[in-house]
Amino acid sequence: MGTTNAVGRDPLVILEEALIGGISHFQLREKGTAALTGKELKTFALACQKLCRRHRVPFIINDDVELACAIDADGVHVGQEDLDCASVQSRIGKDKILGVSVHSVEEAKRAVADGADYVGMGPVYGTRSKDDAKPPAGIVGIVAVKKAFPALSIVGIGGIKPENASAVYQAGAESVAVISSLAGAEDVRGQVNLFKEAYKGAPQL
Ligand code: TZP
Ligand code: MG
Repeated sequence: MGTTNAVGRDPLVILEEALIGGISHFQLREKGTAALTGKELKTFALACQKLCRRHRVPFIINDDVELACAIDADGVHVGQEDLDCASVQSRIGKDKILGVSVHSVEEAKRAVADGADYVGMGPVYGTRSKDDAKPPAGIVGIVAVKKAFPALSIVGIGGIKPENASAVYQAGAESVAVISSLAGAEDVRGQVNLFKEAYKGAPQL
């Protein structure tokens, strides 16, 4: 989540609610024309990091390896179009979390070889949160990557809500990454809980 997803609310309040609700990880993904940059972005990132640390939740930064290194974030997430995963790994060090977006078994294979700790797969369902999102892929890609790399952590993303999360977990995703369904929820804590319920009710195949 970034500042533009907060739709009129304080993004740090949303983050704190989500942390109290029990999210396992947080990724700062600041995108778009209204995105914070430079010093402002760093200040916002530090505020997010402080909250995450208080709740002992890993704080991951999307794309911005320099910022991640500057503030000692817990990890970095990159897409296929971003910096290559192997060089990110060498810049952040092996003790940090490295996440990579993949869309196929082939891309997953490369991510694993480059040292990814988890792969993000999506959009599973339709999303309005990513301007350059590919068409929704459903759960088939997740099933295929899980079959090829049973021990790999897969994070499903894109249009995921408590009502459709079970299918994503069942397909082989260890977890789901969510923007609008949490940032737009009136009761953020309650919404996190609904995701946890969906997880419990969805034994992996
Ligand atoms: N990558 C694929 S879909 C997506 C990203 C970053 C956006 C997910 O946002 P939402 O609001 O949960 O659909
Ligand atoms: Mg990216």
